[in-house]
Amino acid sequence: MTGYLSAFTPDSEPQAIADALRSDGGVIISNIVSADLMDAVYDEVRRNVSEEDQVGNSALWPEGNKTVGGLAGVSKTFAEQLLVHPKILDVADAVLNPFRPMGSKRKEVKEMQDGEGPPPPYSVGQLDDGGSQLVWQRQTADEARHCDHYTVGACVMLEIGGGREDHQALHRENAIYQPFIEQHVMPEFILSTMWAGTDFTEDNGATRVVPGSHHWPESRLAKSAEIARAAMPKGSVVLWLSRTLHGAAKSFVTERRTGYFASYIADWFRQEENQYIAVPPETAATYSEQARQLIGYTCSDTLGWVKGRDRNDLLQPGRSGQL
Ligand SMILES: O=C(O)CCC(=O)C(=O)O
Ligand SMILES: [Fe+2]
Repeated sequence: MTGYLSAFTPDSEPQAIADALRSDGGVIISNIVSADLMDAVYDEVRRNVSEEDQVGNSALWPEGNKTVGGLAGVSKTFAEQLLVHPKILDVADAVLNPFRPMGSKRKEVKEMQDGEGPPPPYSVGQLDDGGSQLVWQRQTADEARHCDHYTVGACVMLEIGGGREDHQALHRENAIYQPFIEQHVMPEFILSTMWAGTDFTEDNGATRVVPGSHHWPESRLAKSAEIARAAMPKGSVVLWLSRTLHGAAKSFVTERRTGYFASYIADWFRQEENQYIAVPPETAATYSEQARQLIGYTCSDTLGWVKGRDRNDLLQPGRSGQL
């Protein structure tokens, strides 16, 4: 008996998916897009990135495998069809709990005026010298939001070829911020997605995910019986939380296992992959507003501003003007 991941269907309620994620740490949504769409992303990668630039050569991704970073810039289809997939964004809204929802409750950024949106949770106290002081309020669990909005952390094609002889070390996504954060007091701030660009099977390296490990103390090691496999048909997606142990698996076959990875992170964390280089302004300008916002071309009230730009769309001149 090995660990088990629940599988949902594309018409499952986002809240039910988010609830399962919170309790198990990982879930699959089966057959959420077509196999043709996955091939379209692959074709774009092959058109836009040379073979030699796809070669894996790190400890995490040894030779014989492929990694293509900057996927949001490399494949417009990935950005416009997978990254902004409405079901994923509704689940991300439920898990990352932003002030500004980005899925079906999203307000078109064009409609949003400066100062519109939730009131900032602070009041202004008057000082006896005529000055003032900002006083932030602690929010109740119901009111508390995890972020203003969220952006992608990294977008990478991860392909296991014939050269994956060992499992990747199990790891947690929050590791990129350790040791700078106290993990046990953090609200959820990363949701990871891995799209199956080919069938994912136990033989070809389907991601190892450890259900329940998001609740474990750091030092607890996974037992083999606790490790689940994200075996799923091409066009499916597996999701996991910031503290869920996971990793690529070794492969016993020569056929490729191609995954398209994207993480969604609270806007106040530094993006793992620099999206402004991966998707420069001239490329982003050809993308939808929603994709641009996810890539990072929107700022919150206080973070990411560029003076004199529209904060809801930093590619536009406009009314922003922080500081
Ligand atoms: O490719 C996979 O199945 C997971 C990869 C992963 O977690 C990583 O490279 O950080
Ligand atoms: Fe990972």
